[in-house]
Amino acid sequence: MKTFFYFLAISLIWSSNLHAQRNTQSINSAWEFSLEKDNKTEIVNIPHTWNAEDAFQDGKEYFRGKGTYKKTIFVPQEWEQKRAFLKFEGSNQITTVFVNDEKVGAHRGGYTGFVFNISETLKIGEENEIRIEVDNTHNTDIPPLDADFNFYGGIYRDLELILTDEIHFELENEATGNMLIKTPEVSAEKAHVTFETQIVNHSQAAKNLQVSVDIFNPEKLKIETLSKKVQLSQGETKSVNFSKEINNPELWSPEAPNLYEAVAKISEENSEEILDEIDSRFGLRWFEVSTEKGFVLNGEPIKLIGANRHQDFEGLGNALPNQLHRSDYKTIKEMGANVIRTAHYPQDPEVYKICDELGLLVWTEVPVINDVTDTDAYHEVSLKMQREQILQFFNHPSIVMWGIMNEIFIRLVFNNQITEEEKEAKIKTSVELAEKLEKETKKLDPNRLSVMALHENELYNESGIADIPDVIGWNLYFGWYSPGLESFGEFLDKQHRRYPNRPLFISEYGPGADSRLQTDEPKPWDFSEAYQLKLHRSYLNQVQERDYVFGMTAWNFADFGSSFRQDSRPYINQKGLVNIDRSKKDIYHYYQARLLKEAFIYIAGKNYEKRYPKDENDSLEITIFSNAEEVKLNVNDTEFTSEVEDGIAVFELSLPEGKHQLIVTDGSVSHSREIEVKFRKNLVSEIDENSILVNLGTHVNFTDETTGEIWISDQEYKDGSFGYVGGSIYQKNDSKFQGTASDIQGTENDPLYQTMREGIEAYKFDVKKGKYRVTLLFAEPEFNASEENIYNLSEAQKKETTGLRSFDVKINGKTLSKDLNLARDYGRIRAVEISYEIKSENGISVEFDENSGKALLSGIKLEKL
Ligand code: GCB
Repeated sequence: MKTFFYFLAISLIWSSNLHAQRNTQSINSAWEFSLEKDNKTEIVNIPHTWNAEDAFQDGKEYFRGKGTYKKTIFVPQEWEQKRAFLKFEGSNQITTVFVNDEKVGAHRGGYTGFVFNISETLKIGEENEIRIEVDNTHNTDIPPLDADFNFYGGIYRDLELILTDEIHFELENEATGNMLIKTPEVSAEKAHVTFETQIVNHSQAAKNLQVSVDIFNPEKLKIETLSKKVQLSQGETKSVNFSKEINNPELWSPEAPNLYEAVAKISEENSEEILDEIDSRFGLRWFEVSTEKGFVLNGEPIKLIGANRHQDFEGLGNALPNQLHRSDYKTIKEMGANVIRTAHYPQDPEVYKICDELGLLVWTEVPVINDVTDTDAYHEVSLKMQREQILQFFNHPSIVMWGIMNEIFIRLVFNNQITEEEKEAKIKTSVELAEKLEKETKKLDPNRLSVMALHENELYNESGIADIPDVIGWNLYFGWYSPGLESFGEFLDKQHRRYPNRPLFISEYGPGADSRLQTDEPKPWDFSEAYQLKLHRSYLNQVQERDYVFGMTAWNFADFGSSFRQDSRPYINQKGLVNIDRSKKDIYHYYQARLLKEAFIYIAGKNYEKRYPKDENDSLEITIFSNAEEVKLNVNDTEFTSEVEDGIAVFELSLPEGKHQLIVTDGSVSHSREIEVKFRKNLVSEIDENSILVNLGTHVNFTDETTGEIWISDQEYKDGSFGYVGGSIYQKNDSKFQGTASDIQGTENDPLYQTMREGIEAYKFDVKKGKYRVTLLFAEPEFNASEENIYNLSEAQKKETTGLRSFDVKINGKTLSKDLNLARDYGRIRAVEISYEIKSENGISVEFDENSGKALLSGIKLEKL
């Protein structure tokens, strides 16, 4: 073990000619890490989470508990006169730091930064052990209590070691050492700017100091040096503030994200030597919002359209390198967005920097979500989170709204165990907390807007909570959780009539979508990309028609991890405009067509390049996204023209079988895609070349991303063709989900197994004589299905046994599987594939004879051997 620690020990280089300057270095690499649940240790690098994998694994909860990080550092003699700090950008969720086994501090809350002073506990000239314990156990005192995303544990953002002179700018505060730059009055002619710093004298003597702030314009030219003489007695901390009028400011906006910079320095009076230096960028802009004018930035009205963004990524959990944070926001900007909401928590400091640079307006919020605890501790932690968020990110011109809560009554509304008194108490404490958060927010920053996101429920109005912040965000899921796309606009109009002065924002909307699922007949809950398009198109139009709605952010920029979800990709919320690995869904390109100013054209359907119309008379839809008024489609040397409506042109074409090159253009830009057409009517006669694969119980085609196979939507049997006989589409209880919303074990192709036909009598293919392989796909969808053997039961027992399902599979009259009981033979909610080889004289008929309960079938594949 000794050699091991020796290996981990790092010696921090401290060159004496850097004597007075602050030294900030990352301390991310090679930590010895262990989890309390097992005694394994491993070497990890920060950013790190221990839940990157288990939050996505079948059938178990992800680990919430304690993880310990250890490292030894050698502290050279030169540190004797220095101050040493550890600066965390974020660690989830209680972080306790020990140096040489002595506790130096603890921080509650997983989404903001914090600094610990480790100077007093370090031993000079020796190796020192730093031990950091991080705990993400559910804690009723710390938000979030409950939410639709994973609370990945670990030091998941960068960690820094900072060494300063004994005289330095204060670091150990809720602002983590940030100099506050305020811009209370900005106009086209003049900006009033203040700079607030705090300085510390930790030396053994009183000091006469000089504190200065250099101001640089967006062209990086120094425009001013403000300076003050300050006397600091031994051990004293003092605020030193400056102010400046900047004439004809170069304003910050999404089109011109101009950034100024301030560099603050401390030196001893009459000395050139800089003792400490900090810097920050800032921007000059003003804004207001009203129901008449909407959002007005620097005097210009601007409709805010963009997305929400969670901070996790495929395979990494929340432990992302800065480059991935940056690339997300670039992708959001390239979509044409001008606003983002960092739902549901403050994000990495890099996020706000890139938003400043790109010109994206930001709503950033604290994770007070879904529910509150009625304790002082919970209220205090929430308020501290808001203070930390505001003070740490104050200088970013991109931030225009501080969020205080999200859907705070949602658990309450859906909890039928709760008594009336408990309900009243919850409402009371939530309203009180909202008032406190509002007050704290305004105290720290009277110039930005406070905002709260609500779900579709009257309680927000009735309780008065909706009147607390400056503006309201509605999270509205009409056409998904509640019916009717048009109900969205009706709801908004009603709210506006009742509260005519309340500026409204649509903080969330969107359906789940899976690029593997394609159809021309989209329906809610089919997870098709076509339905995602239908809903977003409708919402965009309805918001554009209403001036009193000042903006909207789609839910969500990217698919994200949510361990309780079992949609078509289990453990993932699939409402993203891009996938969790950031590959783009069609809808991302649709937003480009709606929002970009430069010419844009795109043929939808990355996984829809193979089409199966019935026959030559059955048309197929080619969907184009463009911001032109008219687009041309060239296919097989024939040109078609279509007008574009709401960014969409649909060409209904009847194309012959085979491959076709589609080229679309608006005259300036073009896009091409090859599609292949195969008529369903020919599938049985051409079985030698093509297998037939059918996705039962649904109208959508499913693409297997591993094999590239397409399982086409189901059809009823007709003479000379193929299809099902009897039965109905399986629908679990009163769920909106097509089929069963369960994680089907043993497969990645969940949607294929989630939908099925129940009570099916037969599946027939009118194929010619030959040898075939018939593959049947099944999954028992009922968790409580019985495993009984049907032949051991009396008739009365058969009826009583819940969910007992037993059937025989016969092919062309021959019983090939007797008493198939999926629950007993394979387990419930598990993918089952059975193949049979069969010689057929005249067609194939797969028959299902029920012994008990209803037969079912999820997929069928016929191959000619
Ligand atoms: C909401 C929540 C968000 C969820 C989303 C959904 O309203 O604010 O956290 O992820 O709905 O997808 O259900």
